[in-house]
Formats: sequence, C-alpha cells, structure tokens
Amino acid sequence: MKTRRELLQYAGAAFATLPFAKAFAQAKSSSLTLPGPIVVSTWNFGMQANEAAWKILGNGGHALDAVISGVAVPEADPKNTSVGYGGLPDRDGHVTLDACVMDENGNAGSVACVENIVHVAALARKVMEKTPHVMLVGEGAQQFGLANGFPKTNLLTPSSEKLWREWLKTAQYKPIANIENHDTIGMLALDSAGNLSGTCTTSGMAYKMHGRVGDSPLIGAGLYVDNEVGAATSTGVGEEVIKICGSHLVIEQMRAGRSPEEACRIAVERIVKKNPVKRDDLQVGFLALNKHGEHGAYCILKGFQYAVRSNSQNTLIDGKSHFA
Ligand code: SD4
Repeated sequence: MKTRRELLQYAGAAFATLPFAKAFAQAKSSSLTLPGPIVVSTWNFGMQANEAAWKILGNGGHALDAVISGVAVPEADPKNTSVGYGGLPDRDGHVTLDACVMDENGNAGSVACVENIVHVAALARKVMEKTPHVMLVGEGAQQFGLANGFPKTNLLTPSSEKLWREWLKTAQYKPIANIENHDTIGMLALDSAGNLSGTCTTSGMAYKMHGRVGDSPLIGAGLYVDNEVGAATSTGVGEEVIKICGSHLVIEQMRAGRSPEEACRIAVERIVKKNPVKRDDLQVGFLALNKHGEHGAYCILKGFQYAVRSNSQNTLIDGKSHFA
C-alpha cells in the first residue's frame, strides 16, 4: 500500500512526463483524487449560476450538463439586461441573442442573432448534437429551436424597452461595453471524471446594429475548450476579442505551459498593444480554467470579477487588470 506522500510524488512524476489524458488514466487507476469538480463563470451573477451548475457537478454530473443548467439562470432572469430574457435590444428594438458550447470531445455548437428564444446555450447544444453543422444564425436558428420544442418568447421586457426608448432620444450607435452593468456569462467546468466543457451566452452589446454578432457565439473567440489543456471564455468588446481569436489564444498559451492568469494576460496585452490608450469604453476580460482545476482571469480595465465554485471554494474573485 502506497503512502499518501508516495502517491502524490507518483502523480507529480506522471503529470511531468505524460500527456494529461494518460496521466489522468494512471491517477484514476491508483485511486488518486482528480482535480475536479470545479466551475467558474464571469461576473458576480456567476455566483448564482454556479450554484445551479454545482447541483449537477457536485453530484458527479457531466460538465456540459452543468454549464448549460448554470447559465440558464441568468438567461431566464428579466433583471439581467445583458443575457437572455430582458437583454437590452439592438438599436432597432430587437433582442438578438448569441451563444455557443464546447464539450470534452471538441464538439462545438453555436447560434447567433437569434430572436424569441430564451435558452440559447441549450439551443447551441442542440445544434451541436442534432445537426451536422456548428453554427446556425438568425431566422434559421429560431426555426430550428421552435421545431425542437423551445418555446417562443418575446425577449423584450417592459423595463428593457423603456431603457431602449430612453436611449433612442440620443441614439449614439457606438457599441459600448457597459462594465458596470454586468455582461455576458461565460461558464467553464471540470467534472469529477476530469472532463471539461464550456458555454458562453449573451444578448451582446446594447443598442448594437441589427445583425451585429460579437465574440460570444464564435468558437475560438468567445469560448474554446481543449480537454487536454483547459477552457477559456471572454467578455467585453467582442470585436476586439474576435480580432485576436481570444479564447483560442488563451488555450494555446496554457498549452505552452502558462498558468490560466498568465495566459489571459497575454491575450489582454495583445488587444492593448493595438489599443494602447486607456479608454473607458474598451473593456475585455478573459477567464480560464486548466486541466488541473486551476483558474485565473485578466482584463483591460479594473472591475471584472469571476465566480468560482468547488468543494473548497464558493467565492467571487477580482480579475487582475492591465490598467489600474
Ligand atoms: C459581445 N462580448 O457581444 C459580448 C458582450 C459583452 O461586454 O460581453 N459585452 O461583444
């Protein structure tokens, strides 16, 4: 019988020399504890969403089921004006939603510019599981959702409509990342089987041009999951994230050995290099979780927080920022 210390040394050696998948298989067969389960998500409303995800994850459930169930909370919350039902509309008064998912096998699904469907992360999962495609947009995505039993819902709540009508009085068309009104939810989970999944769901920039799609539904921009390495997601001005393939960049930095926070910092700095002057309207935050269950974040402007839930943590963490 090995002592605990011997087992830990053995695990350390295994991780140092083997690809992760093999190391996990060996750790499993030697009955070592795996790093999961853990779930992380963007912004302070991630706390509530994590709680819903934890009901699945904490009971040995699948990471993908957990993240879809977690983000369903802000998607259905009329008070959350940047995700799902109650999201602020585009400049023409349409609430259009974007979402994507990725699982541990590298499968991906995505929907963009969808109207009248609340749970677009679940819809993106349906695209992944039931179609030969990765992405459906607009009318086609809505039709697919309705045909698959998603209820038709008017997403524009009276209070969001009121805010839009107020905005119409000045109607500045410039998209602004409203860093005080929490944005987009990205959620990443590692389950007790050692598998990663993630999702990202949003109503996008308030008062955007009709048809505008941000980073959130784009695989590699708003989300990326690689089961050998980790998972990453983003929030903020989607245009800047798209231009650097943000979440994929974070994954590749982790693959090269960087910690989640370091990897997020490198992605943020790539954006800052193109936009060196501090601007109140340019916020981007990245959040990452690696295969060991380590997490970290980095953002351009102060104020980005993320929520963590595991067996030992249930907390909100301030992401480090480029500008103080
Ligand atoms: C977008 N990244 O549509 C999303 C929304 C967001 O701060 O996070 N805004 O660009």
